[in-house]
Amino acid sequence: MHHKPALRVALIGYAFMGKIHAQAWQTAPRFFDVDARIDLVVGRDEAAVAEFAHTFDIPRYATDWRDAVNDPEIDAVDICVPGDLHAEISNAALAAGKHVLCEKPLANTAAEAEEMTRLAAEARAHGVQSMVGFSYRGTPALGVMRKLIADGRLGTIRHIRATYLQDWIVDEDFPLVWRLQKAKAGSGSLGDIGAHVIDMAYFLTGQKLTGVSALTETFVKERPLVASQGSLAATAGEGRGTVDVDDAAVFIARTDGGALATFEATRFAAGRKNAIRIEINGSLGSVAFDFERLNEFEFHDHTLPSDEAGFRRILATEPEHPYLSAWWPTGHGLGYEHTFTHEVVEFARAIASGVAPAPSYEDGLYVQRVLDAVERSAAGNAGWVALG
Ligand code: SOE
Repeated sequence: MHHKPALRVALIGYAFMGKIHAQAWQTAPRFFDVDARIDLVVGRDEAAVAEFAHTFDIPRYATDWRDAVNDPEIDAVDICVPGDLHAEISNAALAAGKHVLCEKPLANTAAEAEEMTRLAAEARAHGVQSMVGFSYRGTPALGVMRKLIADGRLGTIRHIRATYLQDWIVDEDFPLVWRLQKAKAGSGSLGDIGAHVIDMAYFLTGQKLTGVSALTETFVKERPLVASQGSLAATAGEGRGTVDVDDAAVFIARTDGGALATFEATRFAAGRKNAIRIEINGSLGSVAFDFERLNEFEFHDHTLPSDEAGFRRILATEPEHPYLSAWWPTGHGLGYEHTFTHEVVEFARAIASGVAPAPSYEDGLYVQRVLDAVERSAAGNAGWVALG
């Protein structure tokens, strides 16, 4: 028998992100102090959404997101659809008094993100919470690195070197999925994966970018239209269409803490699958991380004598590390999906406590402004674009 949980969630979308969020919501109450359940899943294809509801044991499904927003039995809405729908759904849900967890990037344009954030701040004043899904913040190793930096173990930050490397569209005949369409996704690699590392640099150091100079490129300008799609895989159908987003984006930046930063986001790094690599160099030491080895990072303590110094491998798998005490014994490690469980835990705890969660919509808006500046800089090789 199901009891009536404290937090009843409507999941909007059931593809890759919907699926991983569904798993996160189901796992969170079993491992953490969270009392929540997905009560309703929404998707446009009735047969498919019904099957999803069955598979994930979700009591109800609907084909129109407005049903979730207007449903008095729903407390929170979890938006897992492409960016072109984020603003409309989020704005309506917050106006209806529903807490909102919104996938990243927050919106498809900075203007949309501004409006969403303004409405979220208004809702927050009435106890309605909102959060943007920069899921990698839930990676324990990043939490440990963040603490080392906050404790001053790196000293003054000089460099942030961040790359997000994937290779799932290297094949020129990979189809024109929604992530390669500006109308759906807003931008290409830049917003889809670059957004994560922009947020990560901020999460780790607390420093924001004050300006950027960028280059973007679309290497493959036409691709076959999609016949069918699931998660990131897809099969090609008849005809071809134009790729109107960036395939790759690179940019340099300054931070408000006086550091120099470099960023690279690409889906053309053959052999790199989900290589989110971030290295931070400070006056007293460095840290380096690669998501392909998410349970560990490297730390160099520059205050040690040279015969002891050097990069050491730290395993972020111990009970005292963020989130770990809820999981497995020492050294057993976590995976990609756990970061989403931690995300919904943060969101649910914020709703229960009334203390606003992070990353906030303000954080999402900051990232969106950087994405916007990168696009303006890259357009016509415009050079330096300051962030206000
Ligand atoms: C595809 O590039 C993707 O699924 C992103 O959309 C996600 O945000 C990232 O977590 C993994 O890669």
